[in-house]
Amino acid sequence: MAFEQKVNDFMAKIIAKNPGENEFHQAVHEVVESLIPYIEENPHYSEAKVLERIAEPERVILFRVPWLDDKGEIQINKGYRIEMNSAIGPYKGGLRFHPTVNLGVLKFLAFEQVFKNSLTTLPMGGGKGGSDFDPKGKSDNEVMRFCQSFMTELCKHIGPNTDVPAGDIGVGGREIGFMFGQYKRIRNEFTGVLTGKGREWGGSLIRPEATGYGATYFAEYMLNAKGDSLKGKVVTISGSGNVAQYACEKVTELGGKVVTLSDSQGFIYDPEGIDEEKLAYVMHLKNVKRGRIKEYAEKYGCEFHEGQRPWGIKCDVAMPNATQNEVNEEEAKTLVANGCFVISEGANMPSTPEAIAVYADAKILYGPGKAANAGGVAVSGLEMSQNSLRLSWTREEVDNRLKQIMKDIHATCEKYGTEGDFIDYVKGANIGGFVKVADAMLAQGVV
Ligand code: NDP
Ligand code: 2IT
Repeated sequence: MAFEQKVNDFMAKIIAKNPGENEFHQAVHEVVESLIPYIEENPHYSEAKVLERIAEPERVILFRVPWLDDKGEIQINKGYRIEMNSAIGPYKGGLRFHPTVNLGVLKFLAFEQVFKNSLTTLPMGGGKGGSDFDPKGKSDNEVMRFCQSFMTELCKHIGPNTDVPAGDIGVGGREIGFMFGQYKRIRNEFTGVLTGKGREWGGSLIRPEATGYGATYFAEYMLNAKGDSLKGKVVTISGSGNVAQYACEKVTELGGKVVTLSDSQGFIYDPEGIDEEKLAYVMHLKNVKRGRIKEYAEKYGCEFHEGQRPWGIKCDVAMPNATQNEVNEEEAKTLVANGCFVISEGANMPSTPEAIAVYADAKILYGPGKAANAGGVAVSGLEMSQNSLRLSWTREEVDNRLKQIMKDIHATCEKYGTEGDFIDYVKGANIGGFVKVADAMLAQGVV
């Protein structure tokens, strides 16, 4: 049977079993395209139906989250936790609070997480969860009541050796604090059940920075492999949340110039570069004031492009750091035509399949999310280690470990993805992430 036919047959079953879950289909498709040829060469995986098992969550938890808003009115949201795979460690992955959250979105994120966590070299299984709750425009008290109600149910299913959630879109330090407080209150246990905690109560230094720093280190290592570096490069970044902010900080530190940031309303273009002082303004605007990126353009007198994404701006390096499917085929073509030759994905699955095909045709350096953004969960893993040891490491120690992990992920991609003088990072990350999980599943029997 031809390769294409095998992929299509596999996907037809996935689509029939998981109807309407488009993002999940997309994520599985990308992985099976890399894995089917590999599995053919290693038939013990196909005989044991490892791929079929990996695409089915071990457990899906769905629950009601009722809470009272500031007017005393009852609101109802959906809560989810997808426990995808525990072959190599407790389920691990973020929680997303965003109105677009649904089962298909969380299953795609949980599926990606399994491979990503395996790539980090740390013992973490894969999971993801969240809610269709929209924190935008809510008071701190409303966010707290929501988080408490969410954790009242979630706490029955998680634990430091079972499932360890963290942040993602709409879930940062504030939300982790409210959820940790509620878990501790109900279970009467002070334990590392969540990562991304505050420094004074079990958090790790560098965890807030880790995803953005890690995606920047990954870009640097891809460039280093070509005898180049980020120094002097013009970089476009989308998003202005946790990942975008710390990517901006690290790119600037390594000598690159970041010229864009965005949010769901549009992007700012600052050709002078977003330096340390301007980034401090963005951090205050986004993390404290919870305002819109448009205000940056008003403050610094630069362009704001309403309702648009930054991929039309000429750059050497692009870092999509906002959300899934935020770079389409047309935008990928524009990036390449304008000379962009490095893509490092801080976000999960930000490029559409058509955009990825454009990068592949152009043979540019393309670091897919499951490799490039693994620094966040890697430092979450380090936070778990520190919690178990009841110790905390210095900033330098954690940052050095993060750099080493990103370097190791690059080496894994190189090992499994090298084709002549080209590294196919998609293939390398998919196979590299798969092998460890698959071998563990084989060793553990029919589970
Ligand atoms: P934040 O909530 O801190 O920031 C998200 C940013 O993306 C905001 O600027 C937001 O704009 C923008 N955004 C979100 N959804 C959309 C949308 N549908 N359309 C346009 N813009 C959007 O989240 P993070 O920075 O933590 O996450 C960003 C990405 O990185 C996500 O894909 C996440 O899964 C991924 N990631 C995060 C990790 C982490 O440790 N936090 C680890 C690995 C990956 P607005 O405010 O207008 O909504
Ligand atoms: O997508 C991701 O890797 C995250 N949101 C971070 C997960 C984690 O457990 O730190």
